[in-house]
Amino acid sequence: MSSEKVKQNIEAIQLWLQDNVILSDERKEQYVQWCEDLTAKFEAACQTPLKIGLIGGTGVGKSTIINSLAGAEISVTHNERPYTNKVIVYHYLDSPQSQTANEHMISCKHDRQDISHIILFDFPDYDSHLFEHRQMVQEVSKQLDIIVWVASPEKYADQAMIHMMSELLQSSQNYCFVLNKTDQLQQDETAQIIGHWHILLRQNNIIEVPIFSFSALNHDNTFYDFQNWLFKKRGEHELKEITRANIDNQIQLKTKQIRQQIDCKKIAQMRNDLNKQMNQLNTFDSIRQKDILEIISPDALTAIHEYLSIQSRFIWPIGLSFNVMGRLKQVRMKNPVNQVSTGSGDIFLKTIDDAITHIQTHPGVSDSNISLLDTYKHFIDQYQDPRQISPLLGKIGLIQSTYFWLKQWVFMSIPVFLCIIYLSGIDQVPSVESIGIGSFLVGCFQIIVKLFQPEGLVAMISLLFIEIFISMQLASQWHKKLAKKSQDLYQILSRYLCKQLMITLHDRLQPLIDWAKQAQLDCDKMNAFD
Ligand SMILES: Nc1nc2c(ncn2[C@@H]2O[C@H](COP(=O)(O)OP(=O)(O)OP(=O)(O)O)[C@@H](O)[C@H]2O)c(=O)[nH]1
Ligand SMILES: [Mg+2]
Repeated sequence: MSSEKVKQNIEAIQLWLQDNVILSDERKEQYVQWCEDLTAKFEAACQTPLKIGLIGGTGVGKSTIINSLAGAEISVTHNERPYTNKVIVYHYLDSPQSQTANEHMISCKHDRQDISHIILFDFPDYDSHLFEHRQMVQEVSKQLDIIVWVASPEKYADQAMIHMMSELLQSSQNYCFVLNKTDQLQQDETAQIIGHWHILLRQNNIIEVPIFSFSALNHDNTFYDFQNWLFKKRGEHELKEITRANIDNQIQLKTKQIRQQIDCKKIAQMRNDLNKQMNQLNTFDSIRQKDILEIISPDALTAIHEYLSIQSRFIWPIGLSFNVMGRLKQVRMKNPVNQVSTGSGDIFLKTIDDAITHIQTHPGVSDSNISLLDTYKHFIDQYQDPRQISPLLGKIGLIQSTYFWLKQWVFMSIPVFLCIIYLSGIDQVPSVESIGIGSFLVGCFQIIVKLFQPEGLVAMISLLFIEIFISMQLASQWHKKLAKKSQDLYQILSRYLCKQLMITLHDRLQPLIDWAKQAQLDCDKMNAFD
C-alpha cells in the first residue's frame, strides 16, 4: 500500500472517529488518541530521511553533484574542502541527523526544501584519504541507505577503487555508479567508457548496477534521471519505514476491532423499528383528533361557551334574560363525541416508548430519556385548565356580537317608540309651524298625565310584557347561536391542539430517527474502509 493511501486511510478513520454518532464519548476519545499516536508514528516514518553517501576520487565532482541536487551552493567545491578526513553531512535544518552523528562526521545544515527528505554524506576523496580511513568509511557507510560511487572519465577504471567498491557494496543493498563530466567527452566516448565500466564491474562481481552518466555542471537530461532515481528510492525508503512501523497492520487491526464493537445489523434493525414507530405515531393523529380536547380538558366546551358569552355585548335587559335563561337551563354543553377512554393515549404511547427503549440505551445516543408518554402528559398538563384553552380562540365573533348589540337596540326601541306615539295621541299630529320647545314640553306633560290614567297604565304594562318577551326571544336566539358556535370552535380547537401535540411528539422522536439514520451511514462508511 502506498504511503499516500496509508495517509488517506488514517485521515479517513480520524474523520470518521470525530464525526460518528455510534461510539460513546469515552470510546471515541480512546480511538481518537490512538489515531493521533498513529499519525505521529506515520509522520515520523515519512520524515525518516534517505541517507545517501557520495564516494569518489578527488575532483570527480561530488560537491558539484550535491549542489546540483540542492539547486544551490551548499557545498564548497574543490580545494576549498574544509575537512579532509571527515565526512561532511548535509541535512535539512532540524532533521534528526544529530542522532546518528559521530566523531567521523561534520554536520552541515541547509535550508533547501527540495532535498529536505534526504541526507547527503560527502566522503573525503578516496585516493588520498579513503584507504587511510578504511575502517571509518566502513563504519559510516553502514548507516547509509544508498551509496553513489562518483567517477570522472579519467578515474573510472581505477582497479583499487573498484576493488574497494566491491568490498563496500557487500554491506549495502542500494547503490549506483555515476560517470560525471560527460561534457568533456564525445557521445560515443561516453558509451565506450560505460561499456568498459560494465565489464570491469562484472569482473568484480558487481552486477545489475545502475550507471548514470551526466554532467553535473551542465545539468543535462541524464542528471535528472539520476535525481529521479534517488527520489524514487526515497519513496521506497518511506514505504519501508511505514511498513517497519507496522502502520498498515495497526490500522487493519483497529478497524477490525471497531467493526466488532459496532453491531451494524442491529443499527439497521433499530432504524427500521424507529421508522415503523414513527408511522405508528402518525396513526395517533387521526385517532386522537376528535377527542384530544376532551382528554385534555373535559370542561372545554363549557369554557368556550362562557368565553364567548363574556365577549358578547348585551344591553342590560337582554343580558339579564341571557343570564337568567342560562341559569334556568343549567347550561351544560354536551360533548360532541361519545365517551372515550382517556387512558388509550397513554397505552398507545407507552407501546412506542417500549419499542424505542432499547435504542435509547445505545451508547451513542446522547439524550437517553426520550419518552413520548411523558411528553404527552406534559402537553396535557399544560392545557388542563380550561381557561387556558379559551384565549386560544382569540376575539372570535366580535363582529357578530356588535351586530347583535345593534339588533337589540332596534328591537327594544320599537315598542317604546310606539308606546310614546300612542300616549302622545297619534290623531293630533302637530303642524310643522307649531313644533317648538313649548309644544314639546306640553306633549311630555300630557304623556306623564296619561300614565296615571287607566289607558296609560295598560300601555305601560303591555310595553313591559312586550319588552320582556323580546328580551327572552333575543337571549334564547343568542344562546342557540353560541351553543353552535362553541361546538364549531371546539372542533377547530381540538384539531389545532392535536396538531400541536403531534408536532411536539414528532420533535421528540425525530432526534432518534436522525441518530439512527446517521448511525447507519457511519456504519456504511466504516465498512468501506480498506
Ligand atoms: N567540466 C566539468 N567540470 C566539472 C563537472 N563537475 C564538477 N566539475 C568541476 O570539477 C572540479 C571539482 O569539483 P568538485 O565538485 O569540487 O569535486 P569533489 O569531488 O567534491 O572534490 P573533493 O571535494 O576535492 O574531493 C570543480 O572545478 C568543478 O567545477 C562537470 O560535470 N563538468
Ligand atoms: Mg568536494
